[in-house]
Amino acid sequence: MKIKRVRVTPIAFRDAPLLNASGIHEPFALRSIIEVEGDNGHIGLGESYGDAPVLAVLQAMQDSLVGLDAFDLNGLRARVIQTVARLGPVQAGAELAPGSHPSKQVANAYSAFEVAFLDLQARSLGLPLVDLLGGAVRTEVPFSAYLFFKYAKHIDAPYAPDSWGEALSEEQIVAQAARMIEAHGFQSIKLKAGALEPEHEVACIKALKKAFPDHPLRIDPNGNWSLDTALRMAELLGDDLQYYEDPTPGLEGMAELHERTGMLLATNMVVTDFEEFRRSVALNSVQIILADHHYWGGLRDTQALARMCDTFGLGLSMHSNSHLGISLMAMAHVAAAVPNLTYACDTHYPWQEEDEEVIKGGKLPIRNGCVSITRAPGLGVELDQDQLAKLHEQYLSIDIRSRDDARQMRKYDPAWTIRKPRF
Ligand code: GKR
Ligand code: MG
Repeated sequence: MKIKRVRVTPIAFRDAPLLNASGIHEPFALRSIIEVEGDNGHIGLGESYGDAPVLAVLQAMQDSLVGLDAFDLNGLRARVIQTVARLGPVQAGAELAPGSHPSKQVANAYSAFEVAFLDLQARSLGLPLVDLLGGAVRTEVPFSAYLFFKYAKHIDAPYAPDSWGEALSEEQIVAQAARMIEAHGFQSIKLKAGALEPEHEVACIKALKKAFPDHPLRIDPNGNWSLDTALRMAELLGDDLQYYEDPTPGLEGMAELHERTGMLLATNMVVTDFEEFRRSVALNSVQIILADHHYWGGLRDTQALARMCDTFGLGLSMHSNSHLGISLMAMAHVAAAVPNLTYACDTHYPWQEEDEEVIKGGKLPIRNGCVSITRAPGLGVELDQDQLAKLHEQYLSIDIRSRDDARQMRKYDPAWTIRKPRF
C-alpha cells in the first residue's frame, strides 16, 4: 500500500491559565494534526506539537512521503533524517514541551508520522493499532488526575473563563481533585508544583492526603527546587508520596536526593532519550521514567524504552502536555501493549474544552480513571473535518506560534523571569 497524500494541519485550542515552573499556560495551546492517506482510501491519523520549529519539519515532510510504502517505517525514518538535515537546526522550543527541543527533531517528527503510518496499517488490516504492537495486555489503561494551581481567568483571553475557577489554596486544590475524580473516576493524583512557595505546595499534598487517603499522590515541581529545598520538602512529605517527580534539576542532583532520602524519584526532564537513560542508570538518578511517545521516537521506541526499564528494574509511567484525543488514543494503545506499565499515566485531557475535540463524537470518555481500548480498527477514532477546520481557523486568527509560558506570565508581572531553580 502506497502513501497517496499527506496533510499536516496546525490547530489551536483554548487552554486554561495553568501555573508551572516556566510561567503560565497561554490562552491557546497548539498542536499539529496529521492525515496520511493510503492508495486503498484509508487514512491514518497522528497528533503532535504545533510549535513553529516542529511544524516546519512536519510540513516539509508532507510531499516527501508520497509514494512511500505505508509499512516502510525504516523508509520513513530515512526521509525524516534527510528533511531535518536539509532544514538545518531550528530554534529551541518551550522547555516544558521537551519534544520541541532541537535535539528531538528527528525523534518527534518520526513519531508524529509513525503513529499515522501505524494507524493506517491497522485500519487497512481491520485491526486495532495495539495488535501491531504485540497485542493488548490490558484493555483499560489507567490515567491519573492531573491537578494544577491556576488563576480563575486569563489576563488576555478573548473568551469566557474556563469552568474550573481559581485554584491556589489547599481547599481549592482539594475541590479541583474532587471534581476531576467525580467526573472521571481517577484512582491516583498528580499535583503540578514548582509555581508557588514549596511549603504551600506540600501543604496542598497534605490536604489531598487527608481528603483522598486511598489515592496515591505525586508532586512535580519541574526541577524548580534546589537540592536543599527538595531535601527539606522530602522531610515534610514523609511517606505521603507514591513518587517524587523532578523535584530538583540534573541527573547528579536527582542522584544525590535519592541517595540521601531513599525516595522513589520519577522524571520526564532528566531522562528524555536513551543516552540520558544510560547516564541515569550509572548514577542511579531516577527509579521511574515517564515515557512520552511524542519525543521518545514513536510507539515502537516507547516499547523499547519499556523493555529497558524492565531490564534495569525501573518503573514506568507516562508524561503529557496539552493534547487532544488522537494523542490520547496513541498513548493508550502503546500503554495497553506494555506489560510493565507500573503507574497510571498523566494526561492533560480533562482540561480541554468539550467543543474543541477534532475527533467525531467529541471528547473521549475516561471512566474509572481509564481509557478503554476497543476492537475498532487503528486508533479507534475518526477525524471530524468541520472541527479540524474550525480549530485551524482559530490557529490562523491568533499570533501564538510557539508555546511560551514565561512570555504569558510577564503579562501579569513584567519583571517575571525564569530562574531555575527558583526556590
Ligand atoms: O503543561 O504546564 C504543563 C506541564 O508542566 C507540562 O508542560 C510538563 O511537560 O506535564 C509536564 C510534566 O509532567 O513535566
Ligand atoms: Mg513532569
